[in-house]
Amino acid sequence: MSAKLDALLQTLDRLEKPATLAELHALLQKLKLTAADLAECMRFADGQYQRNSVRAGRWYHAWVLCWKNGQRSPIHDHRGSACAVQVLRGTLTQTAFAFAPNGHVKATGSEDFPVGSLVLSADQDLHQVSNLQAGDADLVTLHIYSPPLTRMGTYTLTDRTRGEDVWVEERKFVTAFPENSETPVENVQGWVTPNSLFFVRNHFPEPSINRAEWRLQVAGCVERPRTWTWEELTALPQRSVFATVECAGNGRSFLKQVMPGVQWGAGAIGHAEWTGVPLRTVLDQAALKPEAVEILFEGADRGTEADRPAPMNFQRSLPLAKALDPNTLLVTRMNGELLQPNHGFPLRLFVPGWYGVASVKWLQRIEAINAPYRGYYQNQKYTVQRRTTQGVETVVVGPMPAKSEIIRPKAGAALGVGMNRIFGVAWAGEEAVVRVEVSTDGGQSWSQAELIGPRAPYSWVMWEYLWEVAAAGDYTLLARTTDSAGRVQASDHDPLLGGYQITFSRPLQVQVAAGQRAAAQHADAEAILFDMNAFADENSRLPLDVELHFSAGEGI
Ligand SMILES: Nc1nc2c(c(=O)[nH]1)N[C@H]1C(S)=C(S)[C@@H](COP(=O)(O)O)O[C@H]1N2
Ligand SMILES: [Mo]
Repeated sequence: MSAKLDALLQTLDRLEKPATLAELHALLQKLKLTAADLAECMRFADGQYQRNSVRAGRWYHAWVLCWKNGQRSPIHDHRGSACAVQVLRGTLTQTAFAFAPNGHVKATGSEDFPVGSLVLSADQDLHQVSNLQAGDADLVTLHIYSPPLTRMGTYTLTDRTRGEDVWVEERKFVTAFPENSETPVENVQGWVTPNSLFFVRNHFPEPSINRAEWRLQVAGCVERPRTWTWEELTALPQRSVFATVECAGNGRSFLKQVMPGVQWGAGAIGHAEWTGVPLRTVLDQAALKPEAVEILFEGADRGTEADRPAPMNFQRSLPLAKALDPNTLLVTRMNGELLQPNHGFPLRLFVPGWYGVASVKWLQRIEAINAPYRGYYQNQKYTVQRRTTQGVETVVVGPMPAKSEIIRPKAGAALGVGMNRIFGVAWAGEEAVVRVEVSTDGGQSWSQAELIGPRAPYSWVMWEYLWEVAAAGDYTLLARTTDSAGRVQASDHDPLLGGYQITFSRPLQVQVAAGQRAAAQHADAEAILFDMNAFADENSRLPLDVELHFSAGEGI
């Protein structure tokens, strides 16, 4: 990260309340950031202008917006967020609007802002931003919103009512360089996690790969080593698998004892449809020699770690049995769309049921090897210890154990006496979720939740529990799941697991107040459940190039 960008984010991270427009103005004026300072964040899209998140802090959002020629924002306001914009490349055209006497919006003026300009807007300002430059010139702008922008009001020229509010949802950045960001899991409403909201776990800077030049090399203990182009690979029969994937460090920030590594909240998890060629097809064509015992995968990303100063590529291996499983895929599409660069474009391995670390992104080399692989991300990191009769042994993380997560109500929520709905998700790696239980008394007693919505072998399942609360007070909610192998989610984190495999049931405190709000009747609860089911069911069959609805829902 450039020193200027670092200075900007550090100042913003120190905010203890929303910044004023004057403060944002002074900060940007002092730092004079240029396009080069934000080069890593610039990504353009066809169709709509592309919003690239730089960082989401407690009191601000920083975005880089990339506008191809002719791309325009809707006419909008910022619903409570002040916004300072700096033009990093090209000329921005801002059109200001006001309400006409009949309630329509009318343009009141238009102004061009050349590169370097600062443009300020208060939360109620109605405006539109456009790239209307000559030729095909691009526009790149840096936007600081404070407090964070979560909603934009939009308006049209032909309608006097306000348009749909646009929810601005994004991944939550834990670190920006390299990107480590979370799925906004507290807002899950559908079965599938939209690609733009799907968590990203990168150890090194994201490699930029030209698909035409990219090759996959297949080598090692094989009769027929060869290289594949993307076109050759995608001409092979494809297969799709729905699967949940979680980072082995997900939830690390909830551990009582601080463990090194990315301090994930609950959101290093997502569920998608993964499409590609079974790895087995490519290995069969290569013809494994009998001495092959593992398959080693290498990503194109490269870098160093504090305790490993020599540059290395990201590498992991799989035992032969899992590599040859027909559901282990060389993936080119996620939820029907070509992989995005941050999820491993143009090709990644996908190992269903296993922690994310196994699914090597930006795959460039596959090697059949005749002895177990030892390497940094295989044996130094991503290992846990387990007890044996002799003591403890170190094992590489593999399949995800059973785990559940309460999605709603949110921690600290104020609920009313009467019927409340507890909603969550549960998953169990290669096993199936057979049961989810909920406790509303801190683990003394448990009741069975209902599993709802679609089911698929490696997928999380949604569940809900209708909780009739008789008395006001503070309550501690817990959920635990049992898998088809009979394993029950643990109530505490086993210290032998260190900073990985954080599956213990995390208590969630809520307050129930008398007369807080008219308690929903059982019939309402059922109606909402019915909608929920229909919604989830429909989602699972939608053509997968659509972004599924993913909005902030409330428990009833
Ligand atoms: N090449 C490469 N592959 C990688 C990683 C990486 O840093 N480089 N991170 C791994 C880890 S730890 C996880 S959890 C998943 C995350 O996948 P996602 O970023 O697509 O969500 O990718 C895995 N594959
Ligand atoms: Mo991970």
